[in-house]
Amino acid sequence: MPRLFLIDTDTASDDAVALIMALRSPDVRVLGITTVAGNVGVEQATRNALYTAELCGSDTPVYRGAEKPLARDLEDATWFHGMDGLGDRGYPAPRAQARSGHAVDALIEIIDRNPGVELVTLGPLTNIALALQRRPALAAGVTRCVVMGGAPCCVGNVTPAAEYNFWTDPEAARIVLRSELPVEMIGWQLCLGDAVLSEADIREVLAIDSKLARFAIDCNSRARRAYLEQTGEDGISLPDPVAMSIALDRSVGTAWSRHLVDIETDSDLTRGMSVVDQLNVAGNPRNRGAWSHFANRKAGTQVCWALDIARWKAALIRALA
Ligand SMILES: [Ca+2]
Repeated sequence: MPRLFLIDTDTASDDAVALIMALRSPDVRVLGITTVAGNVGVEQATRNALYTAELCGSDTPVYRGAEKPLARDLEDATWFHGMDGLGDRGYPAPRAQARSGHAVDALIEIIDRNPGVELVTLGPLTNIALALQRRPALAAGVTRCVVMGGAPCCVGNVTPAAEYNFWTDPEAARIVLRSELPVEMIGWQLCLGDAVLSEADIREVLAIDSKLARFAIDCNSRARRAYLEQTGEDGISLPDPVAMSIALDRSVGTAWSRHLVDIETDSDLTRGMSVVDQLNVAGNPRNRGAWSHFANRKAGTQVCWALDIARWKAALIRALA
């Protein structure tokens, strides 16, 4: 019996590779893909998800979701991923259409019908927050909620304090992190340095010479240049595939601890910051005054601190072969 996945995505170039990893995994059945505005608008994200599923020969249903964050205008990341989110390579329109019905309805219905499903989120958390607002009990039907988002070491990629997915819709991230969902947080810091595909890794992928391998590299061509501009590191950074490798095999994340995590929504300076109570000071009676609004909350978020680089890259290669 395969494990059941549900994937929420603002499908741009790294999301596409993560979708390939899930759709190609023999251990997993993807029950649905829900799209959300983020790196690109939701129409483009939906088109990209459909196109990627078609490349994999998959007819997994795709549902269009939120067009903008809960309380803010959308600020996309087309400067990073290309205007179409896939490096502006001129990929054709997908043949299939999104299913009728909103992603939020689909999330609720799929979780209700498949208790125990594993939820993987690769974009802003708008759809998930809307589903939780409508049905708080939804969290009980999800065994894992693997979230690509946040910057627990406080080196952000939109501002110094915040990673894109949480920064884009901080109100939604706060709702999800304060919910009963069993969140496993895969922060941006795991996707830098040695986790980035180097020139040698890229050559190894291209040597596979499959349609999917070429697509994975080509659609990230703009992202490679943007990552160099952003960080000074050359290579392809793939946050969503890193998160997916941990969703597929939790032991690829090699250091974990459970903490209270909350998201800043008010400050201009630290909007979207993932505040991790790493020393569990909120649980100390001495700090009750300072942290009174956390007094009755449990430390419920599993934060991943380290990645098995070799196994993450092996999982990627396996998926593209
Ligand atoms: Ca994404």
